[in-house]
Amino acid sequence: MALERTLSIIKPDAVAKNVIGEIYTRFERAGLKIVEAKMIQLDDELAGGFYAEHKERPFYNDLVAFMTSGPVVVSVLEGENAVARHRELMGATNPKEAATGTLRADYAESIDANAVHGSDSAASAEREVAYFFGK
Ligand code: IDP
Repeated sequence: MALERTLSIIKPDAVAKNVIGEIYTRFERAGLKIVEAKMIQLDDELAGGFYAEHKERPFYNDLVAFMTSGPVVVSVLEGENAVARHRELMGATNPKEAATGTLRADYAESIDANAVHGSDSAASAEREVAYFFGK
């Protein structure tokens, strides 16, 4: 299988918890290489644009408020089957449903503050990587 790239965001709750290194270690142990990375403070426009597909959802405003509440670490991960492998490491969106040993089971507090983002398909990954890092 060819190398694939995916977008990771360590969300403000996980940055505040001081677990960037632990999360990166999990990526690296799973064979995912960090090939681009930056810590940034999102504003309403950047966070809102990133989650534009959720604009009509009832949780959209809270999601944008949460994502702008502190710095995030945005990274591009590369590896075989990177999109699926990263989603597996993350666990379910709602940490109550996330499998034991996943990032969300270990570090997320709630469905709103759920520690990490990962692209959900190869097409999303391409769009999301371009959104933060250009082509
Ligand atoms: P994902 O992050 O696991 O891909 P999505 O469905 O794309 O999940 O939702 C994006 C983000 O929106 C989630 O990570 C979560 O922070 C938030 N979210 C999703 N569903 C809900 C909900 O029902 N209530 C509150 N926040 C939600």
